Amino acid sequence: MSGKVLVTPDMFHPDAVNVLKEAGFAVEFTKPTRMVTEQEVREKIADADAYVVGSNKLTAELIGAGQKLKLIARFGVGYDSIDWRYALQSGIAVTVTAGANEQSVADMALALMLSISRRIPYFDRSVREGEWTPQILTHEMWAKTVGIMGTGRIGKAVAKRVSGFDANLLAYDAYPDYTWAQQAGVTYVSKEQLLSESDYVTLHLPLNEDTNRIVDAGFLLQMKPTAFLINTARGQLVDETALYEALVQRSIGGAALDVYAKEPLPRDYPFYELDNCVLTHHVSSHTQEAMRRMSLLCAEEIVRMNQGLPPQYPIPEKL
Ligand code: 8YV
Repeated sequence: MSGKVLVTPDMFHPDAVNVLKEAGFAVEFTKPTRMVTEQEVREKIADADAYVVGSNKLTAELIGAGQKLKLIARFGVGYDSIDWRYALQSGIAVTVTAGANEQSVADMALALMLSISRRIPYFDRSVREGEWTPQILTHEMWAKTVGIMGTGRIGKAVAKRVSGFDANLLAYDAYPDYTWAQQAGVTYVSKEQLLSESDYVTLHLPLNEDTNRIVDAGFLLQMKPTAFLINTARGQLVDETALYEALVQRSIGGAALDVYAKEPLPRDYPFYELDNCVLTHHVSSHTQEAMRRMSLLCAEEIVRMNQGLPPQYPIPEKL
C-alpha cells in the first residue's frame, strides 16, 4: 500500500525518514512545530496516509481534512493536543512514542531539582557578571522527601534516579502500581500527605479533564514553605497565577518549569522577574538519543500499519 507520510517535527531523524522511504513511503515535511499553520496542515494532510505530529494542535477539522489518513503518530507521549476522540471515531489510530523519551525527561526532572535547590543558574549568572557569592547557602537533595505525582514510565524513571540520593520516595497516582512501588521502595500516599511531607514535588501526570490545573492555590498552600515544585509534564497542570503568587509570597521554596500553559512564552512573562524559579523551554525530551528513538518508533508504527499489523503503542483511551 504505502503512500505519503506527513511530518511536522523538524527533529524527526534522517534514519527514520530512510525507514519510511525504504518501505515505499513518500515523506513530506511541513514547517516545524513552532511555525506550522493550520492552513498548511489542512492542505498537506489531504493526501497523507499517516501524520507524524509534534505538539501543534490537531483539531477534528484538521483530522477530517485527511481523506486517506489511517494513523496519527504523535511525536511524544502527551496527546492532549490531538482530538483523539474524533480520530478514533473516524477509525484513525493514534500512537505515542511510549518508552522512547522517559529517560531524557527523567534526567531533566533531576537536573531541574538540582538546579533550583543548588541555584545553579543563579550562580552561573553571577560568575559571568563578575560577582563572587559563595556565601549563599543552598539545599542538599540527599535524604530529602521527593513526591512523585504520576507514576507512569517517566515518574518511575525519576524514582529510580532519586533513590540514588537516599531519598524518601512518596507517590500519588489515580492508578497505583503497588508491585513496582514495593520493588522501588516507593510509598503511595494521598495527595494531601505527599504535599505536606515532600521537599520536592515533581509532576509527571498526563493532561486531561481530571488533572487540568491540579496545581492550584489550595495545592500550593499544602506544600512546605521550603518545598520545590518541578514541572516537566504539561503547563496546563498548573494555575500559573496561583504559582506566581506563591513564588512572590515565598510560600513555597521555588519552582523549576520546563512547560507552560501557553507556549512559546511571551516576552513579558512575569516569572522572568523572579529569583526563586528556573525556566527552560519545553526541552526535557530534546536529546539526540530520545529524538532518534522517538523518530524510529513513529516510523515503525507507520510501517506496521502498512503491513496490516496493530500499533505497538496506541493511546490507552477507548471510545
Ligand atoms: C515532545 C512532550 O518533545 O512527549 C511529550 O509529550 O511533550 C515532549 O517530550 C514534544 O511534545 C515534541 O513533540
